[in-house]
Amino acid sequence: MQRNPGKIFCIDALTYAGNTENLADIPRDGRYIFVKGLIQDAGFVRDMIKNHGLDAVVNFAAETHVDRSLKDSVLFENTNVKGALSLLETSINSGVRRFVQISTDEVYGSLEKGSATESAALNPTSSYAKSKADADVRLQALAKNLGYEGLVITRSSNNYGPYQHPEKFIPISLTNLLQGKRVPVYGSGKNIRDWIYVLDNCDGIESVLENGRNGEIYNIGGGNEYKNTAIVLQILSIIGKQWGKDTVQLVKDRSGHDFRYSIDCSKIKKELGWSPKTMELSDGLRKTVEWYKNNPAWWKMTTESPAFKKYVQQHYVETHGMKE
Ligand code: TDX
Repeated sequence: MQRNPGKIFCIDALTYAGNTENLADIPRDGRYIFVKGLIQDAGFVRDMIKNHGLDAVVNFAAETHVDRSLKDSVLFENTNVKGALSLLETSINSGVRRFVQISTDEVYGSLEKGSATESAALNPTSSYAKSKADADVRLQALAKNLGYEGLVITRSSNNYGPYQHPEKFIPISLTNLLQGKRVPVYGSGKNIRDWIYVLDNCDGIESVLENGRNGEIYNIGGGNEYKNTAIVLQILSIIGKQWGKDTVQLVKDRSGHDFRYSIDCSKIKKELGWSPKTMELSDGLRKTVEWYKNNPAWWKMTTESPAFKKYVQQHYVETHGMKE
């Protein structure tokens, strides 16, 4: 088999969330190659692996937005479970040595207190979380059935940082505020998430890819648990605005809104020596605010598109009762 050490092929279906501009600043020196395609397309994936001598696969491909999963659970099942299974099966049959499945802290469900270790029971609630938990279990079974040892799973907490799609909480808050609109806070805003700066998550995934033990699961979290209202207050303070009726709107809660996610990340710290470099949420948020301020052309590609405007109308106005 021909080997191409150091080459990275990005396969993306370019659905509503995909954007080749996200990777536009990667040097075009032949080490990074973008290919449009579906992970479910076994023939295409097999040809990619065999023709280019790929020896590792990292599966980031997924439907990721919880709100969308509440309305289209079949789509989430198809991409997140069947797509992942197809990708793993094809990868194993094509001789891939290592397969990293990107999962989520949401598989452990909502925790009133304490933090989930990798051996905690799975208790997913949303269609999104269920699809990711199902994928974890089905992939582990498939690897076992085929005698494949190279599967590793990462479970990360809420990512934030540059290039995040405007549908997610921090980008919608920021892009709304930068346009003089209000932040839509679901329910009381007391729900808690752990936030990890995206590049720290990438470092963690790279450590697992290179040095994770076969068959293991690794939690990757930022160690920054905050109520949603605290996130909004920090963003407001960074951009020099205050909480008030012109900046924040408490809207109808998300159906089945999980109260709190929390993961224990001692395993990856101890075994692989990883820890987040952006320790303070305020530092990461400052970098994120700066990036969105400096890149309006990037996020406006989405926020000004007819598809996103339709989403805002249906999701925020009709489902959550948001007023302009
Ligand atoms: O407009 C909003 N208002 C609001 O109050 C949105 C979009 C969200 N929220 C709340 C819901 C959550 O409590 O903010 C919190 C974060 O919401 P999201 O950004 O939608 O993330 P979450 O539902 O926590 O899921 C995310 O983290 C785990 C990702 O979307 C998943 O893909 C990841 O696996």
